[in-house]
Amino acid sequence: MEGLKHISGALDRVAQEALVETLREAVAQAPLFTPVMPRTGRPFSVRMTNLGPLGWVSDRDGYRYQAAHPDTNKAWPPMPGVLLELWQRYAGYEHPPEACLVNFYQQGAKMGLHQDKDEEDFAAPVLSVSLGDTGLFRFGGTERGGKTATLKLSSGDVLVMGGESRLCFHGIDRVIGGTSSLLKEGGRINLTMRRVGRAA
Ligand code: MD3
Ligand code: FE
Repeated sequence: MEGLKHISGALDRVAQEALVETLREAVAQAPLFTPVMPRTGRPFSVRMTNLGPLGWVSDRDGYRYQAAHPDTNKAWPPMPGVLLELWQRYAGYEHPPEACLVNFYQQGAKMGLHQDKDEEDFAAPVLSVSLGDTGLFRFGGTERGGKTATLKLSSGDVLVMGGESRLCFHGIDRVIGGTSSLLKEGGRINLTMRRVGRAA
């Protein structure tokens, strides 16, 4: 698919451990929450929080970006420097990310096929960082119902979705338990850095 870049092992083990520690501190400030689907209120199986000026939330009213945590009403923790460095190195986009969505997958969590369309600026790529157990990532074309392919996302991998791939359908079919020793309790963390507004 045009614009999709997979960088295996972009972060080494030491950098992954440092990032997990940073995330533990961030989650203490901005606790993981369980988003629910608009209208139905059906819970996601993934828990979330955010870093940076804006964060993505989903509740009965819809999907949106907002500056405050939905439960604490406090600003999201700052974007860690290592994430800004990965963006500068791999995103190929002159403006910094405005949001970093943190998805936490425990045993059995998954994410159905969807497009990321809540941003104004589709010229900016989305950059994802995977930590912990391997995720089975599925992606297709820009129309629902087209053919799909899968890719394993392992701890330390970066995935850049730019160009045409920016609007592809994608999801996580499952997380393969026991594939990483990074998180003592197992599971998978995915970070996605995004540009939300159009750059001035
Ligand atoms: C393709 N996250 O947060 S990361 C999401 O592993 C999301 O938690 C998955 O889909 C996860 O929205 C997949 C890879 C990814 C992230 C963002 C994308 C692929 C993307 C945006 C557009 C197209
Ligand atoms: Fe997505």
